[in-house]
Amino acid sequence: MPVDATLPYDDQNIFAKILREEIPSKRVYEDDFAVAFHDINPQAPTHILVIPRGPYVSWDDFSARASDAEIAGFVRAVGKVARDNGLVAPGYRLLANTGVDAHQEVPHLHVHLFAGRQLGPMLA
Ligand code: D5M
Repeated sequence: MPVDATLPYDDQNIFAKILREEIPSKRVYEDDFAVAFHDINPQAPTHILVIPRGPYVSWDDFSARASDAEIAGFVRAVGKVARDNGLVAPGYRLLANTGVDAHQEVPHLHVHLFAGRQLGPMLA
């Protein structure tokens, strides 16, 4: 069920629970700003989700409200996850679904990192 990216943050969303380690995930990276874990329903051989530690509903919320330190830390974490997994030379794709039309399902910002196969041209 897609979510409205303008709603207030709900700290009972599934990624908030993953952050608090109330439910399990396959973590591949964490630092002060971000946590990364494998998507439960992978769409590519490598499908990792990177989320900020802070309570941000969406890319819109994050880009509007997060501090410069949080934004820098999060962006660096996404790049590091890709580098640490050897994905730069073969290549990877980033995606952040935002709101209903983009079919965002979890109301905590997450960047999808897809890699491990020829992903083909970008589809709208
Ligand atoms: O993508 C939401 C993504 O979140 C979707 O690819 C499945 C994934 N997901 C949902 N629950 C879990 C758990 N528990 N672990 C790992 N991955 C999960 P969206 O961009 O919101 O449509």
